Amino acid sequence: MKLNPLNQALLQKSIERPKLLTHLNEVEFIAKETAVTPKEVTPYFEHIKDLPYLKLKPQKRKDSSPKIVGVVFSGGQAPGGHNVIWGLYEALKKINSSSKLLGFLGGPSGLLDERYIEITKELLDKHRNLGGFNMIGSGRTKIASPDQLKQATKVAKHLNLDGFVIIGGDDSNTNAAILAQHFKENNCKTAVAGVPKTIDGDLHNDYIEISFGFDTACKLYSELIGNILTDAISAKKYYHFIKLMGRSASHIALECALQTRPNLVFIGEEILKNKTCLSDIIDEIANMVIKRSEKGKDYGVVLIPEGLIDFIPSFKLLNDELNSLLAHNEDLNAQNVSGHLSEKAKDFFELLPSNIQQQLMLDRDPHGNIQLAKIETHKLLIEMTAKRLDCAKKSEQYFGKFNPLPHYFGYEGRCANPTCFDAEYTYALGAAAATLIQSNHSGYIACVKGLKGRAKDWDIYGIPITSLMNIEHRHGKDKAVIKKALVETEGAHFKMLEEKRSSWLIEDHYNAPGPIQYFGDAKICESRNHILELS
Ligand code: FBP
Repeated sequence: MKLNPLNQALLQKSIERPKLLTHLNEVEFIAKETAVTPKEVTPYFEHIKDLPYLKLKPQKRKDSSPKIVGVVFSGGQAPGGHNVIWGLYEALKKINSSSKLLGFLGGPSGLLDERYIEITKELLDKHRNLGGFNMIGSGRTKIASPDQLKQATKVAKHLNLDGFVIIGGDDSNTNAAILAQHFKENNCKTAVAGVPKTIDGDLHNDYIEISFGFDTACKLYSELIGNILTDAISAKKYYHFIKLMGRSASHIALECALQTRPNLVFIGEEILKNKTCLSDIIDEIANMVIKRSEKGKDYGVVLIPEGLIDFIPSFKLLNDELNSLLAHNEDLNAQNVSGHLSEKAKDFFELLPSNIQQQLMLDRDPHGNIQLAKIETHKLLIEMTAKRLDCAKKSEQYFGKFNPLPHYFGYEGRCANPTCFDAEYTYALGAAAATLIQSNHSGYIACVKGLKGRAKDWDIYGIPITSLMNIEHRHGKDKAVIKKALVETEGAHFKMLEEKRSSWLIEDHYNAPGPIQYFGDAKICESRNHILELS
């Protein structure tokens, strides 16, 4: 199939690489201090609980023998995935041209079913710098049951895998640690490394500055939001309610708000901190609509993070109870669940419109998470705001016109061609994972630091996965999982929003950043998101 000119040019485009990755047989990981794994987590990971942090430094490589390595995409798509595989492939081949990279098909289930292809230069020639995970596909199968772990070990031994790389989010990297532990326990030589992927931006800490894909997704959503803002101020007749992907944490909504300056944006973590209830949220929207109407403005734009409802205390209580109930009882549905809920949760459930009740009962994902992408929070807010405004009309507090339009920007952000930043970052992450595997370091997540600066100066680390974990209640049981990094309400990113947002409410300071640029002025192409700028 003939590609369009932009994609053809992207396939040919060279990217800047960290200097450290130029001579891969002249670099080696040096152990730093031992990472601290929380005490409650250690019993689950006896073999990988006391690993040191690793830093890649110039030093003659100890082992440059050929390796057989498997790679898998796990979970939702994120821009830059193909470049991780490119970096992984190139680094393995540079160290030893006889090394082989196998891509397991359709996510972690590809490992269990031994479905794979060998990654070749010809295959990469068709995918580098392009969005999507379509080179090998992805999936959400979790390898965790004793049978699955046994099968994964059998396949790893059968294929003689020296390494296995999981490109995934928090839950998938938790799985990488489970596999690393299991392989060690069962005398399987396969070293397991993770790569921090997710547009949600909730896999980060002092070492992992950002997960890949966040930068591109936010810039793409900001382009779309910017266009809506321009439409709103041109037509002056609609209220746009835009739900933004990002599961629990509100990083995407926060970043897009800073890039576009809408009239109102909700941040889930702030809602939780202030214990804001649903009716306070509706008041805030309705008050804004009334005030803007008094200024002759019957239009506006509201951003709503996908995970908002998970932070509203009554929703959270209801959701926690539903999670436990649904883990043990498959026959529950929106009609019969009330009787199983606590009084408080039941009262709240019964207040909700029936479509939202149905959506809350949908199957959880294999990791036990509610599928927030499927819950139409934006429509719920529209419905409740309209009712509140009707009351305001009756009591003669409001005389305007409320024409709301719902939008959901989600899946369209996950497979865009990666920004120049994400393209370089993912290549470096892939190469970092290759060097971890080559040196037989298992139970690590690949990490690239210094991301605010130029790619040539980036540093490469290995972070023990267990040091990122805590205990959470999932599927009705306590589990050791990687802790999601939520928006910090005392952090610089949120403080920047706090400082600016009051002026956006009534006056319009809309900003339409336009599309992502891949060629041309470096200031535009190489620009970073606010999380990295403020780091
Ligand atoms: P990952 O955490 O696997 O990267 O997925 C994130 C995400 O894109 C969320 O933002 C969204 O809620 C979810 O995936 C949607 O899942 P699905 O692709 O299964 O519909």
